[in-house]
Amino acid sequence: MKFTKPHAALLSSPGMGHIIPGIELAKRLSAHHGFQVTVFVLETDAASSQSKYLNSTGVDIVNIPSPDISGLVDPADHVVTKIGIMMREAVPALRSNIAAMIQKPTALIVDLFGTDALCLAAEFKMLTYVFMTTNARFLGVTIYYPNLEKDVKEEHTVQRKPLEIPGCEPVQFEDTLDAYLVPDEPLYQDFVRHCLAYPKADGILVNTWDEMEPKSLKSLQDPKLLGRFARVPVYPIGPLCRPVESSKTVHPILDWLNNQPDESVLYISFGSGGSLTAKLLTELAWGLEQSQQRFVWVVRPPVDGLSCGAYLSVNSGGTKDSTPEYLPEGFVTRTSDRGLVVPSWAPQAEVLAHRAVGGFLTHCGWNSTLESVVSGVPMIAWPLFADQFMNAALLSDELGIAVRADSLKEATTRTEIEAILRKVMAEEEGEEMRRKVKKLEMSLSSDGGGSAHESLCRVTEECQR
Ligand code: BUP
Repeated sequence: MKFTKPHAALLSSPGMGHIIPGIELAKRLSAHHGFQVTVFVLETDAASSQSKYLNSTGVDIVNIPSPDISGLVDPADHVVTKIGIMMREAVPALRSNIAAMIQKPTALIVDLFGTDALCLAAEFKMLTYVFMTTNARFLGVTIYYPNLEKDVKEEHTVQRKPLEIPGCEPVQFEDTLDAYLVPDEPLYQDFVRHCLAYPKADGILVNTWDEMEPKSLKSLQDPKLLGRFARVPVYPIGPLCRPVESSKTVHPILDWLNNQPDESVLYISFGSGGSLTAKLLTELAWGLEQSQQRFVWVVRPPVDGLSCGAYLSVNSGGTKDSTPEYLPEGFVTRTSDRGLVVPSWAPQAEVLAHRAVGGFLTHCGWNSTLESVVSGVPMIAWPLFADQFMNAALLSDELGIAVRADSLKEATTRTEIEAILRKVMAEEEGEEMRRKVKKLEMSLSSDGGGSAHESLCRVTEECQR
């Protein structure tokens, strides 16, 4: 029997930040480009929110049992190392799943930590694509950095010089990826191994679009600039984010928002893996209370120093007015006329799209960033780890749609936090950012996603040859 539909196998790394855009890509390929798509997801001890989401997508999902990597990593190893090893150890299971398929995939799509699976391409005659779930700036930095001379790398890490990336804005030392700060540690090799593999695929798909990142995309497509390092076509296919389903979503947060004035509420969330230290949580709570702004705060227990959590949803005990024990006593009572504290999970895309939300205090995970932009909501950027610092720089310095709150890090005080919250929610600077982000939002609604459709048409053509 001859099959005519192109079939893509998409392998996603664990964590909602990777799974959500992967699923959205699968949906788009099948709804608009005639693909059959099978998404492979590693079964981790996921939060119930993750299972709920996966069960409701309508996408063909195959769960791969999570490999036991306890003998291969140290508990103290960086999350990048752990995810990379988990993905590598999952390749045999992916292989046997593909071998058992009647209609073999014609394309294999892996995300930024899935490059070990690219070795299956020859065996099953598949085209290969790397899906950059984050942005073009990140892709540019990660394919360029490993090619730098040792002394240039040293100038950056030792003398704290900005990284000059051809055709793009420089990356300040403070915004650099963790791996670049430890060139002699396994983390660097573990990360760079993936980056060096990106140009070996047949194409790189990036979750961004022309108006969002004009400079980086132009450079990646120019063989004299970053195109020299990308070596394969780079396709902007974003923004891929969860569709807003306001009419279908029933949730107490949305009910509460229905009773608030337009653009008056600050939404606060540090993503599925981010937490603040106890000191910063306290300062944020007091800064928020002092600012008198309306808010919805998805709050997580504090961590000690390290801000990268473990993709777990945690509930904690509370005091008598239901203030979580790690917030100042009585916080919930004192702010009950203007705020909601959410100790678990919020329907974020719907919250951001609600007319009452006027600002987003975010860790700058790329999905959260995109959800804010497509809803025309200006941001307060408080990056915690990984690409989030570079994302924050893009939002504040290049696009002018966010102010940064992380500059003073651990020493940040409640008064400084209060001032930043007011800047976005109640001052002219916030209005200016709102105008800019709404313009960016309009650039999408006017042409249905800009470059994304055209890019995926080209990918479809390649997969049908
Ligand atoms: Br918390 C939370 N509701 O309450 P990012 C998150 N999300 O829908 P990540 C909810 O999870 P990184 C909640 O809308 C977004 O789609 C949110 O992805 C959703 O951050 C996703 O923003 C979170 O990319 O960290 O995965 O926490 O990607 O930076 O490692």
